[in-house]
Amino acid sequence: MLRKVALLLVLLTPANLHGETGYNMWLQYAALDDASARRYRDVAPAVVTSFGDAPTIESARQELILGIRGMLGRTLRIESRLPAEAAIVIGTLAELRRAAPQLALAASLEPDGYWPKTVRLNANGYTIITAENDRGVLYGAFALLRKIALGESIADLDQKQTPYAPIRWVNEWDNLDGTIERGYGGRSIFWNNGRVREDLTRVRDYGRLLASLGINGCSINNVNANPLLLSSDMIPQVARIADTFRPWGVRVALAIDFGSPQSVGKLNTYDPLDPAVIAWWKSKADEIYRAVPDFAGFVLKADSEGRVGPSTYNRTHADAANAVARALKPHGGVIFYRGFVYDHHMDWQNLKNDRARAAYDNFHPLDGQFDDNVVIQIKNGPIDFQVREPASPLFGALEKTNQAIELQVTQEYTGQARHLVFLPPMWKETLDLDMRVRDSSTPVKALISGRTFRRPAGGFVGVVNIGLDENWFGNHLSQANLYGFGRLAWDPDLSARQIAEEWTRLSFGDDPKVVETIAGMQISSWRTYENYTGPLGLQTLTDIVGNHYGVAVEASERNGWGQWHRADERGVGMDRTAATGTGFLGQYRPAVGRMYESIATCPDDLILFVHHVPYTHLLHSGKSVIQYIYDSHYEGAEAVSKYVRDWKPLRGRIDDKRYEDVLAQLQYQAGQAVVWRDAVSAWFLRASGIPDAKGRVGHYAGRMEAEAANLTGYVVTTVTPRETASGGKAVECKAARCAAAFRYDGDPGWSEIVVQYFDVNNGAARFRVFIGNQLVDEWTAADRVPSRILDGGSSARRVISGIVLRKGDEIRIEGMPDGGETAALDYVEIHAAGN
Ligand code: GCV
Repeated sequence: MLRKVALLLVLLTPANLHGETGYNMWLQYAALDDASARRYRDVAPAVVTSFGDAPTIESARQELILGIRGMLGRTLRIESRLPAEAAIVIGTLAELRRAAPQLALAASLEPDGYWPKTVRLNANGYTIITAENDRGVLYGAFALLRKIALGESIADLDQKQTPYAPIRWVNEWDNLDGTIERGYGGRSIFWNNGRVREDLTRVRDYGRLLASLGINGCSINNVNANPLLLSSDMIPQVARIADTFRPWGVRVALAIDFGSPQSVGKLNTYDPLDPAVIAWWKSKADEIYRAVPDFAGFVLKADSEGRVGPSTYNRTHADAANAVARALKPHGGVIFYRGFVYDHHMDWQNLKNDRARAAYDNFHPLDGQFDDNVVIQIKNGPIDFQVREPASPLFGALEKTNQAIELQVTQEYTGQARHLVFLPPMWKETLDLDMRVRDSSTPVKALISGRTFRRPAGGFVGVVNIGLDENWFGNHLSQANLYGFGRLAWDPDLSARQIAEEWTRLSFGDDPKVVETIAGMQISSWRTYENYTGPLGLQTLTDIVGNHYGVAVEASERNGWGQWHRADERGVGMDRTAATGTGFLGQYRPAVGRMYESIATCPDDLILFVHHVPYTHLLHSGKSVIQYIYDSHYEGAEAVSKYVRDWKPLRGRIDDKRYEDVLAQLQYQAGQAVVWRDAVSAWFLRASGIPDAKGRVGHYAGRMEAEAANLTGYVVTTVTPRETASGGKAVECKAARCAAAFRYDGDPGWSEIVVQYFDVNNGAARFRVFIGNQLVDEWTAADRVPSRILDGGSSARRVISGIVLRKGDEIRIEGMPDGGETAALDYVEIHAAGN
């Protein structure tokens, strides 16, 4: 009993402790307004009765108490028998039939599905939440609370809910030292200094958030796996994480290194067909299951990006997957074998080479050779989580093999949580694409869930990479991507708009102005980001050999990584046609391949992904490719500055903390969008030699270059890639203090001064801005950016508004370097106020 009271206290703390920091994400359980609360109070029972003593049932009961307390201000009383009054009654079908046969619950449900059902008996109304398994009961409890939070009726319930697919997992790319590969929300919640953390509070709270979405598995370490993870002293530590997740129905999985039999097991081989290796995997699996009886399985990245794999021994991926799968099989575990296998040393000069072909080329010939507990985990597109890609053709090519789609929740190529990008609209496009494997509709979602070919396993994997930041992601608005992933994994037929609205209402409340603004921004944000980072299927034009963040148009070219867009002075795009190109389009079923193969039917959004065309090529819209590139970049940058304007009226309508945090993020993004706009359009102007029909590219009203200013101490430097600094140059201070003075020569009036400077992450330089002798602004360049050098990722902007300028005024910027940061300046731009 004492234990239960303690658990209740623990469960009650998050909302109170963490206030509006974003810690609780969409599980705010904020008090309903009086009118709505009254509506529910009239029908909501005062009692919760639970049957069964599984930890998941206990979680469900406590969650109901917590949620109803928060939203309705009432504490449910706990009863252990069906009371003679209205009650919320929870338990599996089997438990309820045994303990309360008078409820006469007849149904058959899928595993993890649930059934909220109102039963009236002897004048008492019972709100039943039942399911085939314990986990389903927990999901049903969260669903009931969601209904209340969204203002939906709970008076007459009778809707059975079934998850679309059995597999709804997340992967975390956490390293044992506590860093996270492609994580943008702080250090690992699982690991620190080579061990599992002592304090697993965050793991418990993460499990709860995952459960609220119906996510049932989590692999807790980087797919670039440290072999030490399978050492015997690690396994009890992993068991602690499994114990912490278990009350939330989340099963633990591990990413493994294929060389482990040799590196950990000290065998002289890791050949998957070697009997000693087979025995090693078996005994390792047995050892894990002794410590973690509900262990979910392994994730394996092999023969990819430097990871070892079966190719060392001329074995196939099926040999590798099956060797491990057979060790897991007796325990009910699965292995996710990643389809992300490609050669990153390809000859870029060979126009027939194509990384996009790799997944299909590697796995299609093996269809039918994988055991039933192997799942091929396939990234949504054939390259690597770019801002837009077509669906991987492999989805349509496996008939006798389980598959799962891998979606990236963490925003690696999509703004790294510094840019607002809501990804469900992108995922929906892939999930809904009809791959035409049969005459009837066969969308990707049906294929990956196992429905089309009646596979025993299949589903959704999201790479999430949350961290210790109070709001988990480093950006409040990025939380919507995890929410969207979970909701789509449960029901991919939901619309992106519905998900955005639900998430906004649950996270920020019901104020229509708030919902319309935030959901509207979310819905348009993918297109906005694409517009300024890589339209028409160019892929994200970022530094693909570095941090994958800032603009670097040429970084993808002339190297073996294969993310080529092949832009040169004659044209742009990668010819992937079957007729003249790499043959990639031949990997789709004929109807889909034909649609992309013909320029007449290929959607504009993907034209440069599959065709090489001259810059003058006219799109379906009638616009030339080059003009579209210019226009989309200006539209994208303008859209972000509108987000800032749209956000400002929300002051006072949401909590101050999140208001200010998001405002700062959007203002930063607005500056970055201009960096991208200018860099990409200048690059294409230089490459194509075709001017912008609207005269914007290369002409920046009110801009004064730092290298042309009157410099004291500052020295001119060349920035690489050159398009990431205006005019290709910036100024750096190599002394203790430097100054750059600009003479204002425009019309007098109220103005906005934009200072474009660089903010690298190895120092915190200071800047001070004077008009004449008057200090008008100062700041420290200490933002969280991934770059140590002057480039697109470190280019930052400071906007000083409400300044009156007169002809001849001197604007002087003083820079004081710190550490490796040189207080570098790019330009100053003066805009008349209101522009
Ligand atoms: C975990 C991309 C990322 C890598 C990642 C890899 C993968 O290449 O940049 O960080 O490695 O995908 O998915 O395995």
